[in-house]
This record gives sequence, structure tokens and C-alpha cells, in this order.
Amino acid sequence: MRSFFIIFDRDLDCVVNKSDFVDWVEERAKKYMSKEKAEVFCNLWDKEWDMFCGGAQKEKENINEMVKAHQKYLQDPHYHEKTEKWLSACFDGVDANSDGMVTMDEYAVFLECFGVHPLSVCPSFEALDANHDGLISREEFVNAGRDFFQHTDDTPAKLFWGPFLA
Ligand SMILES: [Ca+2]
Ligand SMILES: [Ca+2]
Repeated sequence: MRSFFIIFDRDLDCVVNKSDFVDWVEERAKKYMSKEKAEVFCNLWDKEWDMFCGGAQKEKENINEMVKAHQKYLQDPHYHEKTEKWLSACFDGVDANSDGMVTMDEYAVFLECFGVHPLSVCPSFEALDANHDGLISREEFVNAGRDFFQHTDDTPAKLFWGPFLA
């Protein structure tokens, strides 16, 4: 969770503002993704702040608040279902040509939306490509995205959002 938080705290003040989290990412998505895909992704990303950061009313969040909001979300009986649904929809946004597979280039665009350095894309891509066929399937994407927030141990999923930072 610390690693996820750090992505968005770009001014290093240990606080993530809603605009850092939502607007900054969405602006980049609109720049790097096709119009249609950016729309899919931005619709999802809008909900992400409400889900992970304690609700639409909050304008900023520190790491403890984010962890707490996420713990609360983990207790939701529909947590798995909701998370997998979200990640699957996110996959559709990342899969630029809608062929059901995410290539290295498509994944690079996704990480670029979060300001991840291009050199960090390859290790993340390889970690997510569980069967090493050079593509990320929907299942590989959803599994890694889900495991990122659920496991504290050292799994390949920790590279889902780029390099592990904390
Ligand atoms: Ca594709
Ligand atoms: Ca694969």
C-alpha cells in the first residue's frame, strides 16, 4: 500500500490530494490513450478515489487514512467480486486494440498514465506475464491486480503499478 501511495505523492509531502490521484492520472490517460479507451479508463478511475480513499467528500489523504479506507473495503463481502470486475474493466481500457491481450506497448501506456518510467515497464510486464507467452491475458492482469493489495509477501504482483517503491 505504501508503494501505491508513493506513486501519487509526487510532491513528497506524505499527503495525496484528490487532484494528484484523479485529475493528474486522467489527464495523462487522455493524452496517451485513444479517446475511446481513455473514456473507459477515466470512468473507472473516478470511482477509485471514492473506493480507496475514504469517499468522494475527502479532498486529501495520508497513508494511514488510505490504509484504513482500504482495510474497510477489504471487509466488504463483495470485495473479490468488485475488485475483479473493476480490474477486468480496467483491462479493457488498457487493451488498446481490444484483441483480448495486453502487449508490452499497451501496458507501457497504462503505466505512463501513472508517471512510471519507461525502463520500469519491462520488469513489471514480465512479472505479470505468469505463463511467459509475451502477453498479459485478462486473467493474468486481474490476478496480479488483486494480489497487489492482498498480499504483503514477495509476489510478482507487487510490480503491478510499476516498480515497488516502499
Ligand atoms: Ca491488445
Ligand atoms: Ca501471459
